[in-house]
Amino acid sequence: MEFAILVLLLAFYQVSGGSDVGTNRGQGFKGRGILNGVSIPKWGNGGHTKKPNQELQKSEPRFWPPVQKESRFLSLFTVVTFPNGGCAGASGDNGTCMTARECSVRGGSANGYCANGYGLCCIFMTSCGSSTSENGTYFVNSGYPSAYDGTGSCELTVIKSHPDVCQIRLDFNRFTIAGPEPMNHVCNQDQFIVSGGNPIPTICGMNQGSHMYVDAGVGTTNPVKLTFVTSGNSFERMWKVKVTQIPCSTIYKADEGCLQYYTGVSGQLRSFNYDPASGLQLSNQDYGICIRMERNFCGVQYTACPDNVNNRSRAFTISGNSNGPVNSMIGSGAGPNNCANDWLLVPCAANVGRIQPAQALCTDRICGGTFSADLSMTPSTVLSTVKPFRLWFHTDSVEAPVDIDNRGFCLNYVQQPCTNNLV
Ligand SMILES: *[C@@H]1O[C@H](CO)[C@@H](O)[C@H](O)[C@H]1NC(C)=O
Ligand SMILES: *[C@@H]1O[C@H](CO)[C@@H](O)[C@H](O)[C@H]1NC(C)=O
Ligand SMILES: *[C@@H]1O[C@H](CO)[C@@H](O)[C@H](O)[C@H]1NC(C)=O
Ligand SMILES: [Ca+2]
Repeated sequence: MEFAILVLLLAFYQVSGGSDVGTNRGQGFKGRGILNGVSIPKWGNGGHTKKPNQELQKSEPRFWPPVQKESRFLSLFTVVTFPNGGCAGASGDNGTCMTARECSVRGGSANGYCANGYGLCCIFMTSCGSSTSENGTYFVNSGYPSAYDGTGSCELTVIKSHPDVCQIRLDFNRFTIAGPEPMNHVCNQDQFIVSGGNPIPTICGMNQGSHMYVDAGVGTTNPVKLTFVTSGNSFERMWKVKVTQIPCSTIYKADEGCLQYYTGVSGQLRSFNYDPASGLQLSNQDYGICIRMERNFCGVQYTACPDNVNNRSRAFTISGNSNGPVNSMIGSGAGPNNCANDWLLVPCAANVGRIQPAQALCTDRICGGTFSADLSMTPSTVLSTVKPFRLWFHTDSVEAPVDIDNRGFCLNYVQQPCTNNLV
């Protein structure tokens, strides 16, 4: 066994080469286990990263094939290595590929095979009062998959799995807790609180399918804490939050200052607790929503989502009494048609198809009960070409008596190619 490790070290040294081998080796061999000729680097994928023809495999996160490795040091052995890559478990949850022994030592549960049967897909699922440093951990309510109807505080402490982790992405696979109170839409019964990272607004209600990026800071000292506070009336709560640790050096890291980060040429943006039927817009929100600029795209068009529930669409209702028709409001000044308290900031927004005056006009804040960059009762498609593509959503702590029953927003976005005379 010792001999095998030594041989592997030599092979690793040879492939890695260069000055960074010291750090790589330290990380690569931390927790590396050798079992039946299967070697599992705990961090990254050892020497393979340097080979361009294996970059393709690297970007494919599931079912990594084992890599047969032969070198002149290893003429008598064939060492099968596979990285601790992501894998799809038999249950539909995603995990990390490793040996059965490593999975049980690290507190996971094996759920199907990966790496052509050389590894097991190890799923990490945890609940109240625990801490995790496992990438891809699911944080679930107590009693999950049953609902939880109780009060208290349920906390998960997220510790960096590696010093080179910059962000934590939270995916709300399930997220149903009590919504805000109906007067001022403040989350004062149930709350989801993220602390230890950049300031993140408290949310509540229904947020299945939403996500958040939490800045994990530099160094390893400040863990991020995720807390569900449940109080007040009886309510069937359920949550399952996937916690993904994102290394600093990756291209899929979110831009700085983005609580939400969308990729792709088109998609849908929704405020937290958005539901046209009954989901009230949350107060005390203040965050950035970013869209990655895809290659050769120069602007973004936004349109309110279809609303199949209400007679008059509530897909964009940010201020006013949305139980009746409310026009769009724009700008930051005082007065009835301005957005002094609650707004969606769309940088230099203009309606598509508007006849441009000699000097093109645009607005920044949009609110009211109709989505348009002009004062209007008619919804419009809105274009912004300010880069990077970034919206900002802000609400204060007051709704009643002027602002009633607003839902927040749901917008479909489509990036616009640079060829359309966009600058
Ligand atoms: C965590 O898992 C995701 C998805 O499988 C992967 O992209 C990311 O690099 C992993 N993070 C770390 C720190 O290994
Ligand atoms: C597993 O990963 C796939 C691909 O990234 C994703 O679409 C799916 O939602 C994930 N499933 C869970 C339960 O996290
Ligand atoms: C839609 O309008 C009809 C007729 O005015 C009314 O009966 C119905 O309750 C309205 N539905 C909603 C969801 O407001
Ligand atoms: Ca308000």
